[in-house]
Amino acid sequence: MENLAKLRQEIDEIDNELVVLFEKRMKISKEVAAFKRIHNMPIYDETRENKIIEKNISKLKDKSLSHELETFYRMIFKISRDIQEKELSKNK
Ligand code: PRE
Repeated sequence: MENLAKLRQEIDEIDNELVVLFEKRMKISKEVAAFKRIHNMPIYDETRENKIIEKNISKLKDKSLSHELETFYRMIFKISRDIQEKELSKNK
């Protein structure tokens, strides 16, 4: 049990970093939305998303996590696109 508490503490510490990075990434995503509106560009960029996934999978030390990292990114992109939609509809 002591070991579980220690492992959970490690997860909590990683989550602290993740929240900061998540907020940072979504803030920039909103800025991208503003740019896209000015330049009349669509929110969804499939090529860019696939490139990000490919690039980051290549950085994995443990390649058995490739599929899961892709799933993680697909979720991040969905959230990011939803935030961009929300941002654009807010400032019409
Ligand atoms: C982002 C979001 C939506 C696009 O489909 C591609 C990438 C992302 O969250 O990384 C950012 C973005 O809008 C872009 O790079 O064009």
